[in-house]
Amino acid sequence: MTSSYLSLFLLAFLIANGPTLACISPFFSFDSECVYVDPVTSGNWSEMRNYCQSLYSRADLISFQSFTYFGDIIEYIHDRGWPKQVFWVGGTDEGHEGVWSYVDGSLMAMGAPYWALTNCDGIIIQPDGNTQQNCAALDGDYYYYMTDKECEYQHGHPICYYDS
Ligand SMILES: *[C@@H]1O[C@H](CO)[C@@H](O)[C@H](O)[C@H]1NC(C)=O
Ligand SMILES: [Ca+2]
Repeated sequence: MTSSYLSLFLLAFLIANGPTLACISPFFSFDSECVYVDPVTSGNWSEMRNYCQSLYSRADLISFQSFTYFGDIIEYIHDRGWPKQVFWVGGTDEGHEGVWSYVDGSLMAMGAPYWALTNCDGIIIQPDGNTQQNCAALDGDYYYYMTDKECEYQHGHPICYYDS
């Protein structure tokens, strides 16, 4: 009797935590997505996009569909205690200046609370790089809020994800 309750409990536990088991290495389960933040591998935006796709065909640079999710990722990065770094996000306005979209085609939310505020001769909200800066990143210099960077920048690390 006891042992069959135990196996029922175990089964319920496994079902409830199914997504944890479903992520392909090196991805881990994160807020119902599979995510991999790589602080070692770096390159320009398209190289890191390719890198994510090489880890798993359905993977890509990350997109943020809610501020909660965005905040959780920033918290995860802060908690690692890594030195300040730049992490690529799957967002760009390349070829359609000022219209920012994720690689899945959905429009990116603009303004606070996603994008960084900078203070030089008055408060400026990112993105501010015009046609010079067309790729989105979380930058340690801006507390990992989002900013636009040159897509050619060689030292961005990937945040890869896929829908679990
Ligand atoms: C990114 O790097 C690759 C490999 O070095 C290069 O072929 C490509 O042109 C670069 N892309 C950009 C936008 O700089
Ligand atoms: Ca731009």
